[in-house]
This record gives sequence, structure tokens and C-alpha cells, in this order.
Amino acid sequence: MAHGLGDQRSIPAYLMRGGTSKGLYFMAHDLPADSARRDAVLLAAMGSPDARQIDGVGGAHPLTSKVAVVSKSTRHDADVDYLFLQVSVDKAEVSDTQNCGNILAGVGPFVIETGLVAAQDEFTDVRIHMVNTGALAKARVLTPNRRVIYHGDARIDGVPGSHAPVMLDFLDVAGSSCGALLPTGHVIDEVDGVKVTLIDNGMPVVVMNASDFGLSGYESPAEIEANASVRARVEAIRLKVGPMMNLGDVTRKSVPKMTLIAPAQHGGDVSTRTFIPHRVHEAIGVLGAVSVATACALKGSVADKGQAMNGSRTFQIEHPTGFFSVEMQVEGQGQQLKVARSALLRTARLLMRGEVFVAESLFDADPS
Ligand code: NQM
Repeated sequence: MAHGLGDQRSIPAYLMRGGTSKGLYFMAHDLPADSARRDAVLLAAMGSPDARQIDGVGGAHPLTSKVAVVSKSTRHDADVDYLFLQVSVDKAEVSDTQNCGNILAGVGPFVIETGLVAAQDEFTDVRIHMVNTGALAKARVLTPNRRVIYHGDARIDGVPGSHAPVMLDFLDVAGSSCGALLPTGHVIDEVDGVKVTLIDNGMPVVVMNASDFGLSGYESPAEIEANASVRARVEAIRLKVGPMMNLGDVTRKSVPKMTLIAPAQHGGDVSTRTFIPHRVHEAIGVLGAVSVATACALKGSVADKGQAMNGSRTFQIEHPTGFFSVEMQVEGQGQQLKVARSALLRTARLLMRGEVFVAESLFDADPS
């Protein structure tokens, strides 16, 4: 429950790192039920709009300006519902148009810590209904002595040190935002003279060769962000493919993600740089990596460099700060490709728990 305190109101919240992202985790009943009022509260909590988010707890980057809203599931095949909200840093915008697999990694520990799901011996499997797309994920959280542990030997690139593993398993994410794994029905389309693979295995992604933009594909995120003409060309393609991917007008949406690929440099399957969609990711998103791995498995796609396959294998997706491993199980080939399962390792950590304070007046204001 939110509590009044002078002219501020406090709302129970956990600050957690989920994978390579960080954000506030709330129980849905602690936030206003009305979505406009809820969004105004979240903008204030994060300190948006402001490039530095100085008057809130956001980290001044899209990857650290994220929110999970969690409740007991309305579905019989899930334990909890997880709504992901991207709080824009420099605009007064909160978007539910994308899912986030990194913040998903913190949902299992969060629901056990808050008592929404009872911890089991050794490990606890949490079935999570991802409200943004309607798809399901299973998170396996280590719970020796029926307590969540955060320390361990698992390493993920983009996060210093090692932590307890959180295994994520996706069974039905193909086409969850675009209606089909290949929303145009093609393995390759051409837009503005650039060959693109438009794919959605949990995240709508546009896979393109970095060389088509005059890049090696090994530039740093800062170098790519500083290249105004590349940014403009990538954004022009993004706006054109939005309707082709059944996403409508994507001008104000954070999807699709735009991934520039190049031959692997460090023994992986492919090297990536991903616009999310305006900043360039320091690593790669979870479901973004799953979609890129699927493009690698897809015969004839922009990312097929001879790795196309039928059956199971692990893909190593290189990104600016290391590797992302995705275990894939697929059947069929090309346009007939069916994804049976995608699985991967993340870690998460509870950083702080308490109450976040926002202006009391936000609860009185007309939300419209
Ligand atoms: O693709 C960034 C992240 C993400 C999303 C983004 C993510 C995913 O790294 O599932 O995790 O692409 O906006 O948190």
C-alpha cells in the first residue's frame, strides 16, 4: 500500500538488477490502477523526463530506467503476471509495447522475496506470464534452505563478478509481438536498398549487415551513436518496417530493435551492435539475442553464415561487452522454421528495498 507523508507519498518498491539491466519492481496493487496515473507516478519515481534523471532513481539510460509490475497470475498455467514498462529517460513517455528478458530475470527472486510464490527446497521454478506479449517463461531460482541466494559462480558478460544463476526458458515466444516468427513471410526483405531479416522470436528485431552502412560492425556503441548518418538511415528503415512487421507506426515505440551484424571476431556465431532503438546497447537484450540466434538458425537469412540448422544447439552471440549464449531447439528450415524452445542463463540481484517517494499531488491530479 502507498502511504501519505506530508506532500509526498511513499510506495513499496525493490531496486533490482535483472541481467544487464536495472529497475524498480512493484507489486501491481501498490501502484494506481489507472494506467495514466500509474505512468505519471513512474515518471516521477524515475526522474523523467530529464537526461540525468537527477530528481528520481533512474540511471539516465534506457537500460536503467525500467519497471516491472507484478501480480498473482490470472492464468492457470502461470504463477505470476509480469508487466514490463520502459520509462523514457528524456521524454514523458512510459511504454508497454515491448517485453524485457533482462528485467524478467529479477521477477523470480522478487516474487519469492515478497512471498507471492513460496520457495521450494534447493530451487524454485516460477512460471511467468509476460503480459506485454502474452507469452510464458519459466525461471529457475536457486533457493537452498528456502531462501533466494544471489551469490554464485554464474557469469554473464556486461555484469562484473559472478552470481547465482537464474535459468530462463521460453517455450512460445515466436511471433509474440508481430503475430508470426517471420511477419512478412519472407526470410529476407529489402528496404531502402538494404537486405533485412525481419524476425520476432520474443522481440521484434531487424537484422542487417553492418557493412551495408559503411561500418565494420566492431565499432563501440559510442562511436556508432556519434555517426548521425548511420543513425538516420537505421531510423528511416525502422519506421518503414514497423507496419511490415505488424507493429504499426513505430515512431514512438521502442520496437523493433535494429541489429547490425558482422562476422564473429572471437569464435562466436555472429557479432552484433543493437540500436534499442535509438541508443546502442552495451551488450544485447535477452529476447533480442534470442531473435538474433533464431535468425542465425534460419536458412537464407541475413544472419545465416552457414550455421542454419535443424535440432538443438547453442548459439554464441557476440556483443560489445562479450558473448550471449542462447540454447535453441528448432524444427524445419527457412520459411517453415518452427522454434520448439529457447533457453539461456541470466543472473539477478536484489540491490535495495524500501519505499520510493513521489509527489502526493500525482494521486489527486486528473490522469487524462
Ligand atoms: O531483449 C533492452 C535489455 C533490453 C531488453 C532493449 C531485453 C530483451 O537489455 O529481452 O532484455 O532491447 O530495450 O534489458
